[in-house]
Amino acid sequence: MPAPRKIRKPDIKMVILGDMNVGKTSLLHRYTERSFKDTLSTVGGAFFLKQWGRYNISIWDTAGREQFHGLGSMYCRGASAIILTYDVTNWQSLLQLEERFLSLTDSANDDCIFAVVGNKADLTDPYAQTIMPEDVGPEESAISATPSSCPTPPQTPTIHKQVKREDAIALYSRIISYKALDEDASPVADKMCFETSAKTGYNVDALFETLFEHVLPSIIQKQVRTKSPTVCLEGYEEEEEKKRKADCCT
Ligand SMILES: Nc1nc2c(ncn2[C@@H]2O[C@H](COP(=O)(O)OP(=O)(O)O)[C@@H](O)[C@H]2O)c(=O)[nH]1
Ligand SMILES: [Mg+2]
Repeated sequence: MPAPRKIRKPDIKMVILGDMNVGKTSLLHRYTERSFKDTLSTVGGAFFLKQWGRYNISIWDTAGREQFHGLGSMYCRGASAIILTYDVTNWQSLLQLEERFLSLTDSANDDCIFAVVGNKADLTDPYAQTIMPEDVGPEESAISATPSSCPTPPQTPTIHKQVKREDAIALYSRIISYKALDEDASPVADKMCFETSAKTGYNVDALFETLFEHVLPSIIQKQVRTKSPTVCLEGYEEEEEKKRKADCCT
């Protein structure tokens, strides 16, 4: 009989939250797949695994359930880092973070850290329009393959920016008070508020790398507490698949 397959359990759980259409799935896709697709379906892909050095990080997406107010507090249980995402062109999406999503984070770890992320910066800020060379996926390189004698000038963004970075920083400070976190011990607002573009890759690596660096102490503490870093997944994947199919049909 073959030995049961053992896969290393994720060392840390991260969660991405925010209103529908702010670009959560696109941000995760950009970071893990290094590409951008205009039409990405969230359904199905609710869980990303990222190897960071010798650590396994799980990043949870909403699987589209935010649309139906269908995210329970279970979703953030055990999370060490939470990314609260809004769309810089949509003021309402920032309000929603406080009104709808912040309370879901009550079940996260006590030492959970937060990032506030304004996505779609390419629509409003010229500096966010440049595609990082290392971020050019096959689709983008095909699109931008123009003859070198006729370079395409960067487009001038035309969409009005509704959320300023200061508004996000103010929200971050309110989160620290709401969570009753020690302001001196928490990462400073300026470091944890990002403007990103999943489309061009602008600031996406910086966001995730900063979060990973901040959760590292928490990973190490957890490893000291739990002796076994492995989990037996035999039978688990089939169960999960069954549950996923059942969820889809309800
Ligand atoms: N211009 C621009 N569009 C984006 C960006 N991120 C996502 N989008 C688009 O916004 C829409 C919603 O993205 P999606 O990732 O599905 O959002 P989610 O519902 O929060 O997961 C899609 O049409 C994306 O192509 C971005 O950084 N810039
Ligand atoms: Mg999505």
